[in-house]
Amino acid sequence: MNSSQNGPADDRLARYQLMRLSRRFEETVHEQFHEGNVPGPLHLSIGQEAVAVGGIWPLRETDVIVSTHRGHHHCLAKGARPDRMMAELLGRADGYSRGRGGSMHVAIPEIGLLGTNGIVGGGIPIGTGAALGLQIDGRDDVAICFFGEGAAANGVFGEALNTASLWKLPIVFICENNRYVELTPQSVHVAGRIWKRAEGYDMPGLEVDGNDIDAMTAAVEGAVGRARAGEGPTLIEAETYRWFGHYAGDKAAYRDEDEVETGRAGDPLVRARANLSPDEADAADAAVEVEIGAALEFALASPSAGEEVLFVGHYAEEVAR
Ligand SMILES: Cc1ncc(C[n+]2csc(CCOP(=O)(O)OP(=O)(O)O)c2C)c(N)n1
Repeated sequence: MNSSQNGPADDRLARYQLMRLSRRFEETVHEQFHEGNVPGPLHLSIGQEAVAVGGIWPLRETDVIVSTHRGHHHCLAKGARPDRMMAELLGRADGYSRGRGGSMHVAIPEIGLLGTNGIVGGGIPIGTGAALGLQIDGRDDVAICFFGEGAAANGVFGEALNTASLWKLPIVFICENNRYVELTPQSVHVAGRIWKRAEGYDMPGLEVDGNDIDAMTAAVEGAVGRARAGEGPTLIEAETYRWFGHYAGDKAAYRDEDEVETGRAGDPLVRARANLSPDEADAADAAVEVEIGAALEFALASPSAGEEVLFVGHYAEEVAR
């Protein structure tokens, strides 16, 4: 569900609706988690919706993205079906990975989603390799690599920036800075500003208000344009705020109430809604409720993943010699 599928790139209503879909999807899964219906861990991206929607809006279906352990918003923005996402998180057979993997194991190559990932920083080399593949194939598609500010401390981050810059790979690195690295505030984990590291690798580095959907969309549009034109990578640091603890059930006692209140006051949905007429925003909200209701119904009606699917897709078919 991105610009090429839905209309003009400046369509504020459609972007708002997509952010709202992500918000309501996660709120619903969070409730299901507390009802005991989510068999695996759950990392919510609530508060970060504008990074995903603005970051993916400029893409077309054949462009690719790599996501993280906190990636429901990326998946939905790239066009994943909410019902099959919900089924996956609830461990049901109709989920994208047949209910075996949960949110950190969603890959939908046919829409260019090369995977969420439980390994922090694991998507960085995958995205860089995908961009190299696009370049070798002579396609004018691009790769977007989402990662957290904690992931940027991995050595592979520097390796990827170096390679991408040297070879002018068609990739945009989007650091989703939600101010926490697992349970640790970024102030004691991250040295300096991540976007400034771009200079050392001879590529543009941008700092963007990640709660401003228009600013995000515009920044990524520019970076995608460069990448498509063969001008190489861009590093974007999107400043946002993670509303909840690291995982569902984390009471986040390490954060004080004032900070949470201030962080939530920058709600990207409220800001996006302010640019719409109340009637059109209400209609978008109502459409999302219908879609989420149907997604939950679909997931709950789907059978639990059974033993029979355990090894499906693990081994290649035998090749006749
Ligand atoms: C290689 C690896 N090391 C450690 C972990 C445990 N872990 C899970 S999330 C996380 C922090 C990630 O921080 P960040 O990249 O900022 O993403 P955020 O959770 O804030 O969205 C860590 C250390 C892991 N999953 N993988």
